[in-house]
Amino acid sequence: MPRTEHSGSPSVTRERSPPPSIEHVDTIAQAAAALPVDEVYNISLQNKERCHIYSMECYEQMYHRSIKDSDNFWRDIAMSTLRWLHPFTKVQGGDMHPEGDVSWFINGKLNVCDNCVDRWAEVAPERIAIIWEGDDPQHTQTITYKALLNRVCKFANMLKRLGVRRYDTVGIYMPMIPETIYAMLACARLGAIHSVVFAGFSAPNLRDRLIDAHCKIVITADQGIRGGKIIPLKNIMDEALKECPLVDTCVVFQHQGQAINWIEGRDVWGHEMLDGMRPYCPLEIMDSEDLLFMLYTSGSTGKPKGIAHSSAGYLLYTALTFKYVFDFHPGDIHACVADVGWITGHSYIVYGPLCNGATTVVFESVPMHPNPSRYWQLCERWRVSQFYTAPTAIRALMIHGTEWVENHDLSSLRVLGTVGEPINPEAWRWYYEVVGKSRCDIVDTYWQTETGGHMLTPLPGAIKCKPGSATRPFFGVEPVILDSKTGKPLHGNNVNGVLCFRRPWPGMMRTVYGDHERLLNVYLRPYPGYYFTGDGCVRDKDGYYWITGRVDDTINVSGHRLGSAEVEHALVQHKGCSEAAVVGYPHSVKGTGLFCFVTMNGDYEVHAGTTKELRDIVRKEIGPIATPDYILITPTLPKTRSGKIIRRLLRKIAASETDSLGDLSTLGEGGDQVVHTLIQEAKKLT
Ligand code: 6R9
Repeated sequence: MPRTEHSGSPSVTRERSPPPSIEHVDTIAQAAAALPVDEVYNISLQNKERCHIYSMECYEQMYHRSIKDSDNFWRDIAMSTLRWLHPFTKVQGGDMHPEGDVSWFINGKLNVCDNCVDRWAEVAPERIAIIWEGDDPQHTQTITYKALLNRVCKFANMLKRLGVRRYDTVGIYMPMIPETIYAMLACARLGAIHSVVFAGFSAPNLRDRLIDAHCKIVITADQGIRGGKIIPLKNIMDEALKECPLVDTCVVFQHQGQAINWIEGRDVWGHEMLDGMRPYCPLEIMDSEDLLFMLYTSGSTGKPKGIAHSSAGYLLYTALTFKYVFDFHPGDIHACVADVGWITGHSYIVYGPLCNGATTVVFESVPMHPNPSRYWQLCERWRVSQFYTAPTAIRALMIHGTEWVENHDLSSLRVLGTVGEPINPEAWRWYYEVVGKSRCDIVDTYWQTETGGHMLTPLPGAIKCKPGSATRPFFGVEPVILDSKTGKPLHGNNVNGVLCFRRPWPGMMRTVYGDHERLLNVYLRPYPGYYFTGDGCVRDKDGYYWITGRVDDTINVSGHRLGSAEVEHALVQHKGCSEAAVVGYPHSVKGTGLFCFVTMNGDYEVHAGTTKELRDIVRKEIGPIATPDYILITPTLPKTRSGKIIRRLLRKIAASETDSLGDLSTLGEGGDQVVHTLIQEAKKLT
C-alpha cells in the first residue's frame, strides 16, 4: 500500500420422564420445567455420554429434513427453543441474491435477554450462570441466574438513566469480567445494539470502530490484566475519545484500582452508579430482525466492517449449534476460553450457552499464566465438560510437553472444540490423546464472524472425525464448492475450489453496519446466488470438507483475521516508509505469521532501530496481535508493468518456497534482479 497523507456414543432412548440430574438446580422438577419439551431425556450422571445426535443416520435424517423441509424444521426448533413474546408469521424470507434480503421468523417478537436470563431465573434461580476466573486464579466469582437477572436489570437501568434507548449503539471496551457480560445483556434488554471492541486493540482502532458505529456512550474499565500484564484501558479510551465527538458518556468500572485520568461531566463510575439502581427493569419487545449487535472484522480493504446480527435468527442459531455441537446437557460446565471481543466469545461464551440455561466460564487469563497448566487447572477445578479453544493455543502448549496436562484430573471433559483456523493433524492428535485421553469428542468447528455460529463441524456421537477436517455441514447449511474462475459449482466429491453457501441460515449476518452495499459487494455479488466465505475448500472422496485457507487479502494470525491492507496502512504511518506489502507465511504456533516488505523514502536513513520503530507503529495502530514477525526493508518491490505489487511472489519468498516461483513474465523491467535480491535478503532474515 502506498503512503497516503495520512466416535460414536451409546444410542439414546428418548423418554419423557425423569428429567436430568443437575448439580446447580435445586429440584428435579425445576430442571424439567427449564427444558424445552423435546429435551427431556433420561440422562443420569452415570451415563452422561449419551448424545443428542447419536448416530450418522440420525444426523442424516435431521440434515435431510433441514434442507428439504426447511420451513417446518426451523419453525419447530424456533418454537421449542426460544420464548416468544409474539409468534412469528413466516419462517423465512429472501435468498442469496443481492436484492433478496434475508430475514427469519418474520414479525416475531422477543427479547434476547429474556431468553438468556429471565426464563432461567424463573425456573432455576440457583443454577450457576457464570463462573468467572480472573487472571489471578485466586480471584473467582460464581453468579447464579437469579443474581444475573438482578445485575443485568441494574445495569440496564443505569444505561437508561444515562440516556440509552432502543436502537442506540453502545461501545464496550472491557476486560473479561462479569460486568462485560452484564453490559451486553443489558443492551439486549433495552434493544440497544452493542459493539464490543477487543480490549487488545489500540486507540486508533478503537476510535475508528466507535466512530463507525455512531456510539454516544462507551463502557470501559480502569485497567485490564492478562497474564500479569496491565492493559491501560481507560487511558487508551481517553486517547480514542479525543477524536470521537459523538461520545458524551464514558462509564468506567474499577477493576485494577490504579489511578486514572478523569474527565468531569463525561466519565462516570459504573460500580458507584449501579449501587443506586433498582434491580427490576422491564424488557423492550423487539422484532426478530432488530439488530442485536455489531462486531468489527477485517476485510480485504483497510476499513473494518461492522458485521451486524439479528436478534431471533442469531440467538436461535447459536443456541442450536451450542446444544448439538457441544452436545450440551443440563449440568454441563462449558468453558470457551476465547475473549468476548471476538465472535467466538459472543456466540459461545454468552448467547449460545445462556440461551440453553447452561453454566458458562468467563476466563480472564491466558494459557501460559502462571504456567502452561492453567487451562487444565481450570478444567479440573470447575469440572468442565466442554472446552473450546484455538489451534494456536494447542500448538503453543504442545511445545511445553505433556507433563503440564498429566497432573490434572480431566475426567469431566467430554467434548473438546477448536475454532479460528485449520487445525494441523499433529495438534489435533495431541488434543485428542493428551488432553482428551482418547475418550472425548473433538469438534473442529468452521465458521466466521459473518455466519454467527458453526457452519461445518462434527457432531459428537454422529460424525466420525478426520484430523484437520471440519467434516460436515450443520443442519440447514448447504455448502457448495465453486470453481473460482468460472463460478460454476463443482459437483461430486474430490473437488477443490472456493467455499460458498447456497441457502440462508438463521445466524447469517444481516448487514454491514451503515454500509449495506459492502455486504452485497463482498459476500453476495462475487458469485451471484451464493454467500461467498472467502475461504478455499476441498471436498474429499468421502464428502468431508477441508478448509485450505483464505483466498482474499486477509491473513489469519493465531485465529485472528487481519487485513494485509490494515497492516500496510499502519506501516506507512512511519515517516520514512514509502510503501509496504504484507503477506502471510506458515508459522509453527500462530498458523500464519506476518512478513512485511517495506521500502523507505530515498532521503530517509535506515538505522539500527528502524525495524523496531516499524514494528512498534503497527502495535500502536492496530494492537499487539498484529505485531510483524519479519520486516524486510528493501529498495524496491516486485511489480507488474502496470505497477501492481505481485503478492504471489512475496508469499513464495516469505514461505521460502523459492524453487517454485512460477511465471515471472509479468514482472516489470529489472524485476528478476529485484526478486533475486529479495530471496537473498529474506534468507538472511529468517
Ligand atoms: C469463528 C471465527 C473466520 C475465518 C474463516 C476461516 C478461519 C475459522 C476455522 C477456520 C479452518 C476452522 N477459520 N474456523 N479455518 N478451520 N475450524 O474464527 O471467525 O474471526 O471471523 O474468522 O477463520 O478462514 O473464514 P473469524
